[in-house]
Amino acid sequence: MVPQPVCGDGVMEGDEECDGDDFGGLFCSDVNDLFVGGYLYCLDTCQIDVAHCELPICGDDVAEGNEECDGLDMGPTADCTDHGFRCGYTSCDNDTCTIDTSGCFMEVPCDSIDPVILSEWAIGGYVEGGSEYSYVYQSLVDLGDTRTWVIQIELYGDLVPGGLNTDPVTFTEEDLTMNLASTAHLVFLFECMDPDCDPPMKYYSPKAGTLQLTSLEEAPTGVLAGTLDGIEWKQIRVSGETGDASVVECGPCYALSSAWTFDATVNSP
Ligand SMILES: [Ca+2]
Ligand SMILES: [Ca+2]
Repeated sequence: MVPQPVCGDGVMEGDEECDGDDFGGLFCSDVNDLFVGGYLYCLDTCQIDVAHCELPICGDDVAEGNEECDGLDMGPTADCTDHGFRCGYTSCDNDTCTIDTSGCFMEVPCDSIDPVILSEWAIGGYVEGGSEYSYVYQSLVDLGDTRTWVIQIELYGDLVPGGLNTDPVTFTEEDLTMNLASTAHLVFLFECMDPDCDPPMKYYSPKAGTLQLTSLEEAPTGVLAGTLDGIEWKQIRVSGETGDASVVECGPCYALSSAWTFDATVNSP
């Protein structure tokens, strides 16, 4: 004869959820993962009572249970990238103990700028000892603040001495990390510590827009002239050792408000 379960003998058996202190090794959090503490109670009917299990308290500065965060405890998903964004900062909504992503961005909007040329110059010719022609154009510009800014255009390699490559060059997001090493056309915006701008304090590289040359002639009588249009400069960080560039994801971005024309006499290097 099969023995029948006896509720009250302190042994959990058959279809009993518990019996006395015997819960089969279960705790509150095993019954419902929302519980973060407390204890199970066994009713006289050998059924579990969760009245003494504890739910998380939003506001006790401990992120637990289903809380994403609580006060200063930002929990394990504190970064914007944990929520599908590229950059920015999170905060905790302390009413709901959920992460507030309103400070996160997929892309940083660019501030519109309208540079005024204060001075400009260019050098061009064969780099000493080299076989390739190169030009460097620099312009000290006023962006309407107290800082010193420089727009620099570097042209390498594919240029013909005395000639002109008029193909427009289009910049893309990929250029932010690629162009330092791989392209013949570099267009920088430099933020400078002082009027000499050596070295620049911050580097900005184009992620959009075009460079169109209209004149490119040799020193000493030639000119380097052209237009930048639709350029959006994004802050990059350049390694002094390797020259590699990486994007400062939430760093500043500056967009030309209209096409910008440059025109400088070329001097010999
Ligand atoms: Ca029993
Ligand atoms: Ca809490």
